[in-house]
Amino acid sequence: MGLCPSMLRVSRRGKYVMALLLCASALAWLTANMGDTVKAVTEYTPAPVPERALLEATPSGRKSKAPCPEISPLLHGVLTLSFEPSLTMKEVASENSVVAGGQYQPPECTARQSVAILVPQRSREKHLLYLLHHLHPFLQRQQFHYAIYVIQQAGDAKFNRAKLLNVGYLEALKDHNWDCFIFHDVDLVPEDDRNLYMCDSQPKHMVVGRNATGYKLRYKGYFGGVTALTKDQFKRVNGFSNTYWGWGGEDDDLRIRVELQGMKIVRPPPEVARYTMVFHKRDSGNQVNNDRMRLLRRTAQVWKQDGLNSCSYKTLSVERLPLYVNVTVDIGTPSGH
Ligand code: UD2
Ligand code: MN
Repeated sequence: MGLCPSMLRVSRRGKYVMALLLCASALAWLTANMGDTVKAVTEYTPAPVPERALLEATPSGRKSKAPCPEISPLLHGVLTLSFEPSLTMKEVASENSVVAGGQYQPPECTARQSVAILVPQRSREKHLLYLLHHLHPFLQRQQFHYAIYVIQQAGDAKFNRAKLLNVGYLEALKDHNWDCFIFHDVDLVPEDDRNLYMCDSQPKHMVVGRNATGYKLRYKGYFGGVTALTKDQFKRVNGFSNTYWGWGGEDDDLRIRVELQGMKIVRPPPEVARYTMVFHKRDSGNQVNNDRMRLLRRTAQVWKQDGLNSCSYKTLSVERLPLYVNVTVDIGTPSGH
């Protein structure tokens, strides 16, 4: 009998300890399982890029618009493309009166990403016109906040696509803190608006197939034509190399940089990642770069010193035209680099 009260005390304390232990293990179980859910979501959600636009404060306390739907209701799917020789810039501008200074925001909702499209260009004015004609309505249907930047190489030194794209990235960031950058050849027109011009959790290659190559991926590591990298993915690889003058190699160099960072290239489904390349011959001033294989062998050694952090150039003008921002730039010469 004399033991009874103390046993009671022990068992009360025991119950208390047991309850505490139960709570702790329930908490531990919950945390472990919640971790799995979060992991699963980030692994499978197509675009877990921070949707900064959604977090931004709205001016003058106006109520913010609802986020745009994940799949825009305005998409058409397969498109009919036209390449009318008589098309003029004036016509394209009047078809796109909603675009100002090359920029557009969907009026109906808050865009999920802010995207800068960067187009390197020299002496391809007709191709640029066809691209603008198709791309503006295409991007508007996708409901992104976007701007098109054309980076024109001044002078007649060998063409340097990669360096122009580095310049485009640096210049566009002076206007706005873009989430996503699309590096876009001037002569490639997308054939299906389900090919979304937004960034993914990994660098994205958007040209799986095109007319000239039977709509087949040219080779496994192919990373040319149109690619999408977030601001941070591009910064992480130090951008493109500045040292590829003439045709070829710079796209493979970027792929090597991406792989060195442990990132993995993703592609949209082949049915939608289809392009028409406007027919062209090799431009004068863009001869094959015979040095490209040697350069590609040294990427791993030089990428940290050769890229965005060493991109020297002189901006000659920045014109805010109705349909694009025209950046004309002196990027030097192969020997001067
Ligand atoms: C392929 C790639 C391209 C690039 C290039 C090698 C595809 C679809 N594209 O293009 O991304 O890797 O090989 O450098 O695989 N440009 C001008 N003026 C010039 C020269 C070039 O504007 O005088 C620009 C223009 O945006 C053009 C791009 O550079 O689309 C690529 O040059 P290209 O079209 O002559 O080369 P291509 O089609 O073999
Ligand atoms: Mn081309």
